[in-house]
Amino acid sequence: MSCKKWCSSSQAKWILAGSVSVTLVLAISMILGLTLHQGTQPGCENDAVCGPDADMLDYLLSTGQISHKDGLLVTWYHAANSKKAMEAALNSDVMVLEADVTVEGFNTVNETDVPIMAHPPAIYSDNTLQEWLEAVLVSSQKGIKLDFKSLKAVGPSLDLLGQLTEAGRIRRPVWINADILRGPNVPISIEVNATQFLALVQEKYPRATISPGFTTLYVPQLPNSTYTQAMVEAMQELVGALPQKVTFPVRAVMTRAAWPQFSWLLSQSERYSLTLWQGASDPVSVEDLLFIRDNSATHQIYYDLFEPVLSQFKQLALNTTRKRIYYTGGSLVPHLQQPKGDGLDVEWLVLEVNGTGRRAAITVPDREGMILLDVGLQEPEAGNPVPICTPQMVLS
Ligand SMILES: *[C@@H]1O[C@H](CO)[C@@H](O)[C@H](O)[C@H]1NC(C)=O
Ligand SMILES: *[C@@H]1O[C@H](CO)[C@@H](O)[C@H](O)[C@H]1NC(C)=O
Ligand SMILES: *[C@@H]1O[C@H](CO)[C@@H](O)[C@H](O)[C@H]1NC(C)=O
Ligand SMILES: *[C@@H]1O[C@H](CO)[C@@H](O)[C@H](O)[C@H]1NC(C)=O
Ligand SMILES: CC(=O)N[C@H]1CO[C@H](CO)[C@@H](O)[C@@H]1O
Repeated sequence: MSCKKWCSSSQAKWILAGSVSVTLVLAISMILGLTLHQGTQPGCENDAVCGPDADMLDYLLSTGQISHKDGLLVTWYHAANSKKAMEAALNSDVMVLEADVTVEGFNTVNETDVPIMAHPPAIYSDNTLQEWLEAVLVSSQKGIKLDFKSLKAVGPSLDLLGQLTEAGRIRRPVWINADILRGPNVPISIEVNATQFLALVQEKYPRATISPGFTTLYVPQLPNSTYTQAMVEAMQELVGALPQKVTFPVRAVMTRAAWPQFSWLLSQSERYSLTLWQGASDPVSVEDLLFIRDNSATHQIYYDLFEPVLSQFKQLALNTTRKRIYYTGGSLVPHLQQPKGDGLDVEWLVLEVNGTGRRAAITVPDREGMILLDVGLQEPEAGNPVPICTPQMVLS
């Protein structure tokens, strides 16, 4: 056997052995990699925005689902309860899944403490909360909003969320929703007990965003009223001292009429936002939505609304040259926009006045900022005094 032949065949063996082991190593690491990847969930890297208590907009921004912190960009899927609805939701490009939790056989002799995915009056489901969470956590980066219509499901559900969070499985925002106060036009008390609900969240799953709402009734043909100051103050009393982020679900059709109340509520804490929702047959008007948009910061409101109103509203709302409608009683925060916007950055603008009296020409600077006007009274020769504006520059 010539060396040449032997050497090359031996070389070939080594090369073969070498490539087999490289392939094996590659295959093993791929399998390991996949397993690890599945174990840690796809997606969120930065701890500050990945916990169940993370801000929804921060999370969606960091996972590339939205381009900037604007609640209008967030999309919602309702009642992703049955396996079929859940699959449809998971296969969609919607960002946040909203689902309803109750206990199996709720209020019957067959009641258990197993949380299932069902909206009243349904009390059975092909999907338990555990199965739902497994599916959602493994196969998506979607945010989670769980809606509780009764207290019974809250404890066992929060226990389950707690276990999954402890195991490092929940790396995305979780909202816990329940109507805990009686709201507009509701004749009887059907709300979830507020103190018990909030105590359960503090005890079992404090790392969540709380979504505490009012029960509401709205029938277009009947006389209706809206949220009152007493209602929002009662809510503030309940959640004002809590450490969690809070988003108040409010019925869109009656929100503009209650804007003085919600403007006040939003100004009570930087932890607060509103989530506008729409009843299936509520005639929500685009104009009302634009008013709300114009008088809130973009990170303060989520719009969980139906088509076609949503698209019509979005198109108008995102037009930067549109004329805005201002609520004069409101906070300045919306107009400074940035979360925790710094008052130092606000520009105080001086008007340029040319001439005097009724003929004065006023030039408004073409920049964002605050204009200061002094208002005085001028007594004409005959008749009532009239209010006049005396811009700062005139005085100085
Ligand atoms: C309870 O379960 C039993 C056995 O499955 C069933 O026959 C019965 O109708 C159930 N009762 C109610 C109130 O759902
Ligand atoms: C809510 O539950 C607490 C504690 O069980 C109870 O003291 C309170 O009266 C309940 N509130 C209402 C409005 O039923
Ligand atoms: C934006 O609004 C202005 C004023 O209403 C209107 O003239 C303009 O056509 C709108 N632009 C778009 C892109 O809709
Ligand atoms: C102010 O008014 C005078 C007289 O009408 C005019 O000549 C002048 O150009 C005006 N200046 C400005 C800055 O508008
Ligand atoms: C406060 C409030 O929402 N009022 C509404 C009651 O219903 C009428 C008719 O639908 C509306 O025009 C009011 O705005």
